[in-house]
Formats: sequence, C-alpha cells, structure tokens
Amino acid sequence: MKKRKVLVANRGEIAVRIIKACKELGIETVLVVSEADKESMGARMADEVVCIGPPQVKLSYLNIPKIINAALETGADAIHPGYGFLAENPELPEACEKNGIIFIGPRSETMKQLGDKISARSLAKKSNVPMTEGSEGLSSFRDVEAEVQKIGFPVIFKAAAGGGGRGMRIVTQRENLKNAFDMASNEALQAFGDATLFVECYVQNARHVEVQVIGDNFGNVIHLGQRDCSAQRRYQKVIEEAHPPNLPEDLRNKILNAAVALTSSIGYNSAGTVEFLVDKDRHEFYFMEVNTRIQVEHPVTEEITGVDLVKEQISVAFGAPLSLTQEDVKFKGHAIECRVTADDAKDDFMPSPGDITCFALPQGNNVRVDTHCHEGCTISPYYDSLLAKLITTGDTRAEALANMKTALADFKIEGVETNIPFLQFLIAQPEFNAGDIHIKWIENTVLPKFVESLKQNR
Ligand code: MV4
Repeated sequence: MKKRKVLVANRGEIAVRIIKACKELGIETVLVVSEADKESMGARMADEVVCIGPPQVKLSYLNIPKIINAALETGADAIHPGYGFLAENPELPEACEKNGIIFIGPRSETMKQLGDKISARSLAKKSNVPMTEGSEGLSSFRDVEAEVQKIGFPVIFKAAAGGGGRGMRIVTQRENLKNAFDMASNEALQAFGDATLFVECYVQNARHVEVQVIGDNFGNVIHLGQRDCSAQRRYQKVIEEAHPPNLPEDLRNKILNAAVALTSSIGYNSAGTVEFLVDKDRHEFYFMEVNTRIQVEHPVTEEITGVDLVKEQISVAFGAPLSLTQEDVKFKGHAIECRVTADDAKDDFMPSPGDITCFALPQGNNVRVDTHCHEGCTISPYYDSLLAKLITTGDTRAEALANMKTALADFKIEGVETNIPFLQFLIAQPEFNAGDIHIKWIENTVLPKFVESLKQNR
C-alpha cells in the first residue's frame, strides 16, 4: 500500500509537533512554508517542503488556494491545520472536500455550528449544559437595553462570530452600555466581518476550566480530563495545568459529563476543547465555547494521560476508531505548562524578535520542551512570539511546580528578550502555589506587583 502523506499547514513548534507524530505513525509529511520559514526546524524535518509565498500570513499561511495546490501537487492525502491560522476556518475543510483531501479536524458543518457562538449556545442548551443568562443575536442597540434589563449588571458583550477576546466588552453600568456596544460591534466587524453581538451575564472572578475531548467517525466521544487556564493576560494564556487544582469532585464530574454530552450530541469527530467558566465558591459552572482545533496547551493532557493527542487526532481523521475507551483513560500525576515567549516582560511585554545566540534546554525526567527554536535561528516579527512550551510533571502539583522552578532557572535563551523572569515571578506567588487564582488575577494582582519589583531592582 502507498504510504500516507500529510501536509502540515502551519509553522513553529506545532509544525514540528505534527511532523513528529506523523513520523511515529509512518506517515510522510509535506510542510508548506513562507519565505521566512525555509530554514526552520519543521522544514528540516519534513519529507518535502513547498514555499507558498512571502512572510505576510495573508499571502502564505492564510492562503487556502496555495495550500490546496501544494497538497495536490505533492499528492498529500490529508491536511493538518495545527492551531491559529486556518485551523477554525470552515473554508479549509470545504476546499479539502472539493479536492478529495482529508481534513484533520471536524466536519465544516460542525465548525460552523460551534464557530457561531449563538448557535453553540443553543446546542449546549439542548444538551442541558449550564450557561449564563444571555441573549440571541443583537444587530442594533435597540434590542440591547431590554435584554440587559432582564440580565442585570455586570454584562459582557461578545461577537457572535468571535472567540479569543476580540469583540468583547464588559459593562458594569448603564451609562457605558451604548459606547461598549459600539466599540465591540466595530471590533467584531473588523476582526470577523460580522458585527453581530450577543450579551451575557458576566461571571466575576471565575476560573477558566476546559475539557479535552476526542471523537471518531463512529460516534464515539471520550474526554481526557480537564485543564485550568486561568493564568491569562490580555486573553493570552500564560500558564496551563492539568488537572485544575482545588476543583471539588462533584463539580469536576459534572463539567466532564457536560462536555461529552454536548460534543457527542453533534457527532464530534476530532480533537476538541469545551471551555467553561467555573465559580468554585458558588459551585457553579457555565459553558463558554468549543474550540475545534488541537490547542497550544494539549501537552499537559498528554502528560497526565499518556495519550498522544496529535497521533490520535490524525488516526481518527484517516478513519480509524478511537484507540481507547473512556474506561481505558487513566490519569496519573500533575502537569504544568509555561509558554515561553520572545516578549520583554521588563518593557510591557514588547515583542523582541531577533537571532537566538544561545538556546540551552532544561533537562530531566520530568521536563518536556516543545519548540522549533535552536541556536542560530531567527525569530521573525511576522509571527507570534512563542519560543517554546515548557512542560513539567510530578506525582503531585507541588512536585510539578518545584520541577518548573528548576526548569525555568535552567532554561538559557540569549539573543532575544524572553518572559522567563515573569514566569518565575508568577509561579512564586502565594496564590498560584495555593491553586487559588482566577482569570483577572494576572492583570489585577500580579502585574502591579511585578512592575513594582522591577523598580526596586533597578
Ligand atoms: C466570559 C467571562 C465572564 N462571563 N463570559 C474570554 C474569551 C472567550 N473564551 C470568553 N471569555 C470570557 N467570557 C461571561 N459570561 C470571562 C471571559 C474571560 C475573560 C474576560 C475578561 C478578561 C479575561 C478573560 C479571560 C478568560 C475568559
């Protein structure tokens, strides 16, 4: 039988991660690259490389016709989109379908159903998944006041086509309603080409807890536990961990069951993540959204389950049934991931592109580093600033954290500024050590302290 071939439509660490998974599955790889990534680690590892255009993402990594052509020319059977770029754009699976190419992700209809946050809410409702009180689509301000009257302040506007914080505004008082609505709908129009908003009751001081699920083409869906991603700054996750600390057993089980109920109700057939807000003190949880891609933070789930999520995602896309049942999933220990980025924490997290002159990885049995960087590589200003994902494990959370402290101290990166000093500051905080943080914790509590500590050390 002819060897199978996967085209990787991404770059950076996730391209490397996908190529590794393909090699282990005996699958050949084609990597599409921009002119800026011809010498990348992924390009060195892939069996074939096709340059699809200049560094600007619109002309390369977001260019569907170029990517489809590269797949057809190289005889690729399937396309893996990674995360970001085209990963949640239903036009890519549609183009794949037209050209007889397997898309490594859910069906385009599934992507549309879940990508529209209002339709995602109605699916969640049908599966009896709890969510905050909220409205349908609001296309003009006239509909807003009556809805907000019902809900009560604070409220949050969200883009129907949105996700990831764009087109969102929190409003605490009536005077700010009109302005916030206008700002959010403009932002939504700019970002997604659709100004439609909806409004929800804003959950304060919540934690971000998400469930990893995976389904196959035979109607099987299982979960692989939960992750806590409450350590965020400007909607960008900074540290993630599995399992979420201090989550009461019954709440944990309810959230897991809700995620599986929702995704199995729609025959979800790939790797996916169901996001929730959790109000631990009031013992409540609320559905937020479903991400239909492999996520940046998937390694912490792999570390506590021993399941290779990328290999499993590729296998099910090629038509294999899930290699394990829910009962086969065994959890062991704790894992923490720090996103190491080329941002200068000392200078308001300004991106710091440039040439890496030293890149010495931390070592140890409980340390994993997912990266595309090496000594002599160039960090381009065209792309996101993720240098590496540093993952540590331990039998307990305290052990995983202690291992993270050592690993961060041992990670030597020179040539670009990094956020490592900030990560060290974060994990040293008493609230983080107690597992007692929420989604505004970094911005409200840590950043002011961090800025103060910089002044004192000057
Ligand atoms: C919320 C919320 C509180 N209440 N919805 C952020 C991105 C998208 N996944 C949904 N998000 C949120 N939705 C309700 N009803 C809080 C967030 C949220 C957040 C809000 C402000 C600042 C940082 C945040 C980080 C994660 C989630």
